[in-house]
Amino acid sequence: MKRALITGVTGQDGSYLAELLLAKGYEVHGLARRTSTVNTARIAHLLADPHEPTTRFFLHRGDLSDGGRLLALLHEIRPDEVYNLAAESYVGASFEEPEHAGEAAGIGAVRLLEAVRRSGAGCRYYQAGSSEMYGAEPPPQSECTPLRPRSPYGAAKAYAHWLTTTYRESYGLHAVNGILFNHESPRRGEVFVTRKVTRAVARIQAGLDDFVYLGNLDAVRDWGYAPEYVEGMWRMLQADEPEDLVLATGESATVREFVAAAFDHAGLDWEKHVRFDQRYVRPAEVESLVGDASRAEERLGWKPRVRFAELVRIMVEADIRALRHEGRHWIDHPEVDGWG
Ligand code: NAP
Ligand code: F7E
Repeated sequence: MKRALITGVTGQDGSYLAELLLAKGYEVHGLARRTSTVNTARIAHLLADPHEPTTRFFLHRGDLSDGGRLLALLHEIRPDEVYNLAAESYVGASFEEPEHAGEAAGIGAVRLLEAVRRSGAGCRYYQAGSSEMYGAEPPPQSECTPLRPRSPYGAAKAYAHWLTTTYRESYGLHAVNGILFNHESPRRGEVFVTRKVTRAVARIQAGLDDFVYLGNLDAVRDWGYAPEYVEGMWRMLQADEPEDLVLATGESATVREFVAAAFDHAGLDWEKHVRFDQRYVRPAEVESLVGDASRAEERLGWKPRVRFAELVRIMVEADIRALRHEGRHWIDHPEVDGWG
């Protein structure tokens, strides 16, 4: 039985990756921060009694700010694969808390790489890189595009990207950077624009709100479906040779187009319900991110199936259902949220 360690297991991607690896027969260990309120909602359906001999999912308290803890966990778990998904992933917040962004997404990755190296576990390492690292470079962006980040978050991810490459080339670690374009789902955090909009659509349709306040509607993004992207992460670590790869749909849309499609799906006119708020405009904007994932298709046979219109449908319908069913923040059963 293979063993995997996932940092950021309580996040959107961590929860889908844990499900995927458990379904593939792995023993899965997740690193979760201690918080004063429960932060395990996305993985609640996976949690089981750790005393049960058949349990294959284990949570470990920890934070990427504590290198000693990471090393101890590497020794204890001896994983075959490590997926580093932990980060403060909201780009907007990284302008307000740049040190914190660099601490988790940048230095945190180095602490984990160092723990992997020092433990001698000989495991494979996946680094959650981001299209945000391309910043000002025009699309389409691929593995050959230079990194020109335009946010503290993007800069921190670029640092982690180069450190991952450095550890691969210096110490022979089987370490890869996945350069993932935006991927969304009903489990997406509520501050990200897609989820903010689909939640607003559900609430406006239910008569609970009248408006949603947004920033720059002209930004172009390449939005994919998160469960397909975690499959891509796993495939990257199964390849014989470690290679950095882009995962993207190649399909582009503006924020305005996402908004219009989401409201339209619920039979609403977006122009009556969307208002501008300067607070959501960033000091520097990444205007256009559209990925070229042809190398991932060639090397891994990875190809996204859920396209823009389908993603909008999945997310709007999930938020409408979540509001109807006990006011839950998201519906985590695969058959309900459209996956599987
Ligand atoms: P997410 O939902 O925001 O999850 C982030 C996870 O990191 C959460 O589990 C969070 O814990 C944890 N975390 C944050 N700081 C930490 C720290 N110092 N120590 C330990 N854990 C910490 O993000 P996601 O969408 O799943 O994305 C997963 C990874 O891929 C992130 O690194 C993100 O930057 C990157 N990425 C995401 C996208 C995308 O479109 N989703 C695209 C490219 C790259 P709490 O639950 O306690 O907050
Ligand atoms: O913004 C614009 C905003 O916050 C998308 C993260 O997963 O993907 C994500 O980063 C666009 C930007 O995602 C609002 O200015 C307008 O142009 O949903 P977002 P992001 O910044 O692209 C990358 C790949 C990551 O790695 C990150 O971790 O939408 N926008 N009005 C708004 N954005 C937000 N959040 N809220 C608004 O009201």
